[in-house]
Amino acid sequence: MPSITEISCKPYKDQRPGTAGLRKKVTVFQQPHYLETFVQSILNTVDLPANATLVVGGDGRYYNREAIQTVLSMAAANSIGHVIVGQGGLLSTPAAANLIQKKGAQLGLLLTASHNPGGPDGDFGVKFNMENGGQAPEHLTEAVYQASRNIDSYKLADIPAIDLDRSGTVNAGDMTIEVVDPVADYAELMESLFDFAAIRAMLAGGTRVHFDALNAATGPYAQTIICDMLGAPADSVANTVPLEDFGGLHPDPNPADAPHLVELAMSDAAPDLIAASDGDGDRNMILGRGLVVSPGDSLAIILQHVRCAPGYASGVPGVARSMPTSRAVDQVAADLGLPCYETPTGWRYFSNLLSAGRIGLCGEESFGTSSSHAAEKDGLWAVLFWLNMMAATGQPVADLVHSHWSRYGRTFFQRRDFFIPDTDSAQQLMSELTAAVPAMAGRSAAGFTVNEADVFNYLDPVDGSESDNQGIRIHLDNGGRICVRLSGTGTSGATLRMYLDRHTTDADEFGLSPDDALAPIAATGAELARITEITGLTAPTTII
Ligand code: G16
Repeated sequence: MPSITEISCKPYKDQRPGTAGLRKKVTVFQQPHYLETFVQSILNTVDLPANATLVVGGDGRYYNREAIQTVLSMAAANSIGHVIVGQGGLLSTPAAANLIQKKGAQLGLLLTASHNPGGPDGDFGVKFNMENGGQAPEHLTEAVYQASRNIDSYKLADIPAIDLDRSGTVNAGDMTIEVVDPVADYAELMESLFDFAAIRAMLAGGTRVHFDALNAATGPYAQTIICDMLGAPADSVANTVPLEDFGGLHPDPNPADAPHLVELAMSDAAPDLIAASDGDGDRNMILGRGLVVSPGDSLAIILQHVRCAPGYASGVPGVARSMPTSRAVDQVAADLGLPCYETPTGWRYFSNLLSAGRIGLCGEESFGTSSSHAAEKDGLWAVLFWLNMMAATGQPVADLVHSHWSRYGRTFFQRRDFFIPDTDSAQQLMSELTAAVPAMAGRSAAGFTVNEADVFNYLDPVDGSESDNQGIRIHLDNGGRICVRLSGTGTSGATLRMYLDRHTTDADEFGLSPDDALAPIAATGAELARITEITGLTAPTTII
C-alpha cells in the first residue's frame, strides 16, 4: 500500500470556475499547492461512490503531463478505484465525455484551457465533468469554489510516476490505472453516426478536404478518421502532432486567430472543405471556397440537413443555441416545427435539455456545435457532419451555404470583443448598462430605436434552476439585435463581448460582408453601452 500524506495548505481565493472550468496562467497553476487545492476541492465536493472511476486526460499543452501525475497521486490518496487515462496524457474533450459515459465513470478531470494559448507563458486549466459526460452544473462549480476558499489540506499518495506513453493497466495500491488509446472509442462512435462509405466514395472521387489540428488535441483523431478510415490523402490533414505550445499557433479556430485558413479559402487552391479545431477539440471552424461559415449558419444548415446522417435519420426532438448565438437556426426550427431553446453561454446549460431528450442538436457562436451523441461540443463531429452533408447532397460547402440563404434568408452575425485591462471599468460598464435596461425601449442611438431590451435570466425548463444576469439583449427597430456580456474564459483583464445579428430575406443583400451589414448597429451598441466614455476604447480589439 502506498503511504498517504495529508499536506497542510492555505486556500487560494481565486479558484472560481468561469464559463468552462478554472483557467489561469501556467505560472499561477505552478504555485505551490495551487492545482492540488482545486483538485482536492472537487474531490471533497462531488459525491463519489467508493471505488469510483475517474477519466483523466488533457489537450497536450505545457504542464499537462506533470498535472496528470499529480492528479493520479491525489486520486490514489482519495480512494478512487479506477482511473482511465488517455495515452500520452491526451484526450480531446468530446472523447473524454464519450469515455466517461461509455465506461460508466463518475468524474472526468480534463486538463485544458481549451482555446486559450499554451506554453510556459500561456494558460492552463481544469474542466471537470460529471457522470453524464457533461460539464459540472453551475451549483456544483460554485460549491467547489466555496470549498476551495476554506480548504486547509489535501492528500497525496506516494506512488511512482506512471508511464503515460505505454498503454495497459498498472496498479497503484488499491487503485488501477488504465492507459488507453485516446482515439479508438471516439472513432468508433463517429463511424456509428455518419455514412463513412458515402464520404469515402466522395473523397475517392476527388473532393478535397483540408483539416488543421493546430498542433493540438485533435491531430491523432483527424489522422485516424480522415486519412486512415475515410481514405483522404495524407496532405488533407495538417499540424497533427500535439505540441506543448501548439507550435506557436493560436489554438482557437476562428478567422482572426487562424488567418492562414481564411487565406487558403480565398485562394485559387481552396479545397471543397477547410476546417480546424481548437486546443481540446471541442470547437470547430468550417470554411468553403471563398467563404467562412458563421457558426450560427453552420448550426442552422446542419439542422436543415440533419436527417442525411444515419445517426440522425429520424430527426431531432428540438434544438438549442446560446443566447448571443445568431438566430439563423430559429428560422429552420420554425420551418420544421421544432422547439428552439435559448440558453446562457456555456455548454453546461445544454446538458439538461440533452439528457431530458428535449433537444438533439445545439450550438454556440463561439465555434461550438454538437448533438446528443456527446455531452460536450465536438469539433471533429461537426467536420464529419459537413462531409456527410456534402456527400449526401453533392454540394460543396459554399453551395450548401448559398442554398440555405436562398431558402431561409441570411442572418448576418458578428462578435466584437473589447479587451479592457482594468476589470473595474468593465464591471462599471456592465452595471451601468444593466441599470439602463428598464428605460431603454424607445431610446434612439446612431440612427436606430430600441424596441425592447432585457437582462437575460434563464430558467432551466428541466430542473427549474435559475441563472440570472447572463447578458443583455437589445432588439432594434430594424430587426437587428445586440447582445452584451463579459467573457468568462479569460485569464487577465476583462473582455467585453458585443454580439450583433440581423436577418434579411433580400437576396441583393446576401453578398454584403458582415462588417458592412452590421456596422450601423455596431455603432448603436457602442453608443448605448457607452464603451468609449467608460473604457476609452474607440474600436474593438478583435472582430470575429
Ligand atoms: C467555453 C465554453 C463555451 C462558451 C465559450 C465562450 O468554450 O465551453 O460553452 O461558449 O467558452 O465563453 P466566453 O464568451 O465566456 O469567453 P471552450 O471551448 O473555451 O471550453
